[in-house]
Amino acid sequence: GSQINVPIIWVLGGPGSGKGTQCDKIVAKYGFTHLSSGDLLRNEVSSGSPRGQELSAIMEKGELVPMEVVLDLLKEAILKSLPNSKGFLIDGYPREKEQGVMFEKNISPVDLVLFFDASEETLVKRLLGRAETSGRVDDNEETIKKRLHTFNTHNDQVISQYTAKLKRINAERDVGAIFQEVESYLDPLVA
Ligand code: UP5
Ligand code: MG
Repeated sequence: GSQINVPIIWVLGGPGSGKGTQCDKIVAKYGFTHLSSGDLLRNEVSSGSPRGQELSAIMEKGELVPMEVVLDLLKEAILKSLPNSKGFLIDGYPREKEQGVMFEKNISPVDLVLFFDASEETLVKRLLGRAETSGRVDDNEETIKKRLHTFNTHNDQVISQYTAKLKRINAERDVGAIFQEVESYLDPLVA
């Protein structure tokens, strides 16, 4: 059985749907450990390792890096934080059906899947806004299109696996209204 006795929450949604923004608010209220798959990959890139260079090229194209890379990074980060974690927010993973299967097989079953749902128009608008300050190599019009394409290719397959645990949240609203709904799903987990 799993050695992990705290909640595991996957935080999903298209590029710019507000995964990171909502995770920050969840951390502030619930003290969960926030692990952003994208941040873990970007840290690997900053480290300047040969593997980092390969990852950077893939991310600049808006494509998915090999599953094993992300799964290893996540597993390492989870094990490191496990002794004092109240729960884990896994932000931006899984991005393909198989990635979810492998996570649950190799790390732990998931307790809750939050899916932030917003239109492409909204996503593009937010990402172009963030592009002014983010410094992210994938925040440009061309790569944003490819990120959306990658997301649209896989998302239905991913979330259709998690009917009972899936909470589909209208992410077109303001940050506070979205968070209120998020709280309604998290409060029961920590009660
Ligand atoms: N904003 C947020 N919420 C708002 C709201 N309700 N109203 C108005 N504005 C709102 O938010 C984006 C912007 O919108 C911000 O300016 C924010 O203020 C505003 P943010 O919270 O950053 O959205 P988020 O969903 O986190 O967007 P992000 O760009 O991080 O999502 P991606 O899924 O594109 O990026 P990620 O870092 O997860 O992945 C990057 C790349 O890594 C992928 O493209 C892929 O190449 C690679 N990757 C893999 O290959 N495999 C993985 O498993 C993970 C990543
Ligand atoms: Mg993010």
